[in-house]
Amino acid sequence: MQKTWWKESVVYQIYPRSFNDSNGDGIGDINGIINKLDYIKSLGIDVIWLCPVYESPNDDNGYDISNYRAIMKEFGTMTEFDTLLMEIHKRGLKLVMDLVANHTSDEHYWFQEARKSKENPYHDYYIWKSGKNGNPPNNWKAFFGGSVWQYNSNTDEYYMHFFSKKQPDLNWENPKVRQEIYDIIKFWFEKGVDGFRMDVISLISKQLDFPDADTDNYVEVINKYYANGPKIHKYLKEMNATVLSKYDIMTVGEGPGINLENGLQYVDASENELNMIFHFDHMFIDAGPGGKYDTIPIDLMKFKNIFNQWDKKLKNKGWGSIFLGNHDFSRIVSRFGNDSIYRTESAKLLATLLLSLRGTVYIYQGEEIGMTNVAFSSIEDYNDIETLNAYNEGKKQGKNMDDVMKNIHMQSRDNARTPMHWDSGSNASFTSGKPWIKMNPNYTKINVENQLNYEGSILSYYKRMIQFRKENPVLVYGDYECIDLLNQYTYAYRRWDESTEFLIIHNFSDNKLLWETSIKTENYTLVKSNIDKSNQLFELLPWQSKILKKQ
Ligand code: ISL
Ligand code: CA
Repeated sequence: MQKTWWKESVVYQIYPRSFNDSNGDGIGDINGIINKLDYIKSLGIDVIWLCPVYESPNDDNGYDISNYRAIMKEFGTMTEFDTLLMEIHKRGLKLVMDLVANHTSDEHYWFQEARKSKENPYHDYYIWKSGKNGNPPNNWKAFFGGSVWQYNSNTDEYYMHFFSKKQPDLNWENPKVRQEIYDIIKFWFEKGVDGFRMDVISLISKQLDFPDADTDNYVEVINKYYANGPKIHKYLKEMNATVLSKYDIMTVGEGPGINLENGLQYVDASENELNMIFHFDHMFIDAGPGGKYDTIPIDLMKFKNIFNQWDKKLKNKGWGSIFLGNHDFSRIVSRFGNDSIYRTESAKLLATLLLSLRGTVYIYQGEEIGMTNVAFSSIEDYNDIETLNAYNEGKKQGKNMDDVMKNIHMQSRDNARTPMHWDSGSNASFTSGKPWIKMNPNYTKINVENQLNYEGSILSYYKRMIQFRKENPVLVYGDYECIDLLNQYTYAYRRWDESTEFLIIHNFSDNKLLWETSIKTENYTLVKSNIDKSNQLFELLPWQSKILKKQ
């Protein structure tokens, strides 16, 4: 296993709109981020991943880009971006940007031109099909609802969009499109950017015969028709050879449909494609038959199994990404922990888990202070396009709207998008104006300021745990083996190399329990726990994590 900086890095994800507003317009911005770089550095972070900051009409909060070489006006200017990058590097941090190359905004110049006529030089930048007897070309459904096809009267054709109709998919079959994207990547690398997270990269190569889907099951549809198209690896190899391989950068590809069968190929070092991927096996663990907004309880055995299988899959030739939350999912302490009576304990347990597994660790803003889900009582207070769609679909299908709201409270992407809590002042000092989306009212209790100088806080624990990982490279590179697969309350594993061995045990339950094992206690000493209370070595308080070291 070759050692490199990005394998050892702890990444901090920023959702700029909700991080820190410097000018009182209620929207987080680049100067706001600059003001918090010392904070990020103080956590022990190595790399910042910044969600899209490019010019965008914000139909999907920046994942609909209208100009890849300009900064969104609300976020600032290119000069401010350059300062941000300089300030990041000055502190020894790195910056990873978000590349959205599966689709553009419909307000991008290319699409504005493309839709004018079939003869337009940009027409072939997008995916066009004629209708079938006045209907869309096939029955594919978009991620945000409705058909993936939208009619364009100028050309009497439909264009394809996997996401909203304001996010037309690019035609990667066209070599000009691919070159445009490589040029954009190069533009940012020449500025000194240290890598890219690649949005829905698994979707860029399409099945050109566009067959009707023969099932309604969204996971099956994604796997069978949308993701991992026939030329995906050809494109990634070309991208790698043309531009990625020329720089000392990191890449992490995101995407639906990446699974245990196809995942390794994206990150197999000898394939020369990407460094890491984000798969969603554990992120859809509580999605019922009706999808994400049809929530079922989390099964810890299944959860462990997913981590085990992926670790095994990637251990020899690839490299994993360890994350539990991002801007598309609810808050980790509300989802995988217990955000009422054991919020502090369970947030620290999740920190221990994240920072002791094999792979590069990604922390989403606010996790380090244990920010929780929010439950707005009115749909009016939600902003996210996916959430609004889930609501409207529920209504159309005649569902019980109280249940729909309950699911939205559990799963809405806005759970992760309410602004960061800096202190207990007005609007958590995220803004001096009116925030673009309502605050989570619990900011008076949960915020950075009141955790900063308190040893027992979640924030302090994150710092110590990041430090601990840095001091123990076995936690990065060492081998991994889960040893309690059939226990439904605990997650225990060994991490070891030639010189060190740790046994790490987490209690994912509200009950005190004794971890049943034949391992002899006298061989181990406790080196770290999220709860400072002395008890027997294998006794676990509710949501307790223990890191034991083998003598
Ligand atoms: O958000 C999801 C589940 O709630 C995912 O299915 C998500 O749509 C998918 O992983 C792709 O996400 C990415 O691309 C989208 C954008 O809306 C997301 O914010 C982004 O992370 C389209 O660009
Ligand atoms: Ca602002």
